[in-house]
Amino acid sequence: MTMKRRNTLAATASAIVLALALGGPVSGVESAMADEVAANISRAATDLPVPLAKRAPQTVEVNLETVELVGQLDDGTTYRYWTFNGQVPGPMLRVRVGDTVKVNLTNHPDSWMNHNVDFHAVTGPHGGGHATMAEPGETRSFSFKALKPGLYVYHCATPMAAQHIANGMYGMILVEPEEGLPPVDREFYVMQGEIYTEEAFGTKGELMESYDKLMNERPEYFVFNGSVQGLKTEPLKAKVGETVRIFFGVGGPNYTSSFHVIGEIFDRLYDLGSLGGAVTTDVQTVSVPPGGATIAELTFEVPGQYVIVDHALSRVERGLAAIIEVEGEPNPEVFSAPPGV
Ligand SMILES: [Cu+2]
Repeated sequence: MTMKRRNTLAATASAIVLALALGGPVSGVESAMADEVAANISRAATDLPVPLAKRAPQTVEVNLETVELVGQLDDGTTYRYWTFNGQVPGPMLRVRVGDTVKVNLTNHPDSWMNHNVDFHAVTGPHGGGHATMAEPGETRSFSFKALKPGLYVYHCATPMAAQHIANGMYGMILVEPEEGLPPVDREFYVMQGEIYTEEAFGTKGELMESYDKLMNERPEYFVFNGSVQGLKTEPLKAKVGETVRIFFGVGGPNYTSSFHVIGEIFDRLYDLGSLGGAVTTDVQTVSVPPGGATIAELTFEVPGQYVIVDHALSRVERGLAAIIEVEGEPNPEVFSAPPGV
């Protein structure tokens, strides 16, 4: 049991006692108390490594720690996440084609579960999943050579893998081609996932995972970077005229995303995260499967607020939206509307 978990339970217990003493509603007090101790588990969209300098292939060491902790799912709502390095998604990793990657996976001693990591960038058995199966407190390692450039998902593959992924255990690794990617003004890291809770969407307090809903593929929540509010309260920021690159992936475990930015068009797409072939231009919406990715580039011509969605738009009502704020001079030739609109 982690310290945060103990704190939450203690806080919840005292909140209930307080609520009973005051004759007030338990849930409101409980959720307020839960917020105080729950971690912000949403990884910022700006939290990713910078492009690699041009260099020869080398050996790169990667340290991942699996951490279970209570985090904020929404305002007044918390959930016991399973994570890589304490946030969702796990850290974005960046290597060059030809690099040898040594992966060290440590399962935090306070974990309740075994965990491992399966990299889709690996050529070899289980993507490293069996080699890294770690009990609480254990560290397991393996090495692989990054043979193919592209953007790849990694995830925990410990049975039941769907449960470990739904609880937050996914991230991405970019294998840059020899020449790197063309320079852009800003890069962002966004991943989509589903959360299956016993309680209905919008319930306050600490929610419990639902095995039945997971098996029936009926999530209560759809989230970007792990939580409902994460990329709304910490929006992505850009300026008019800048070119932005979004590394977008789907942890899932089950739902394909119809990735779309309201009010914009993807100028260039490295569809399916492939860096070995043609670039697709001028696309409105792109399908990204669970365990898959895309790299989208877009230039903003007009200032304002843009919203990243999955165009299966019912999911917006279950938490799935991220904001891009674009600053700059108006551009009435491209877009004009009456004042105040
Ligand atoms: Cu796991």
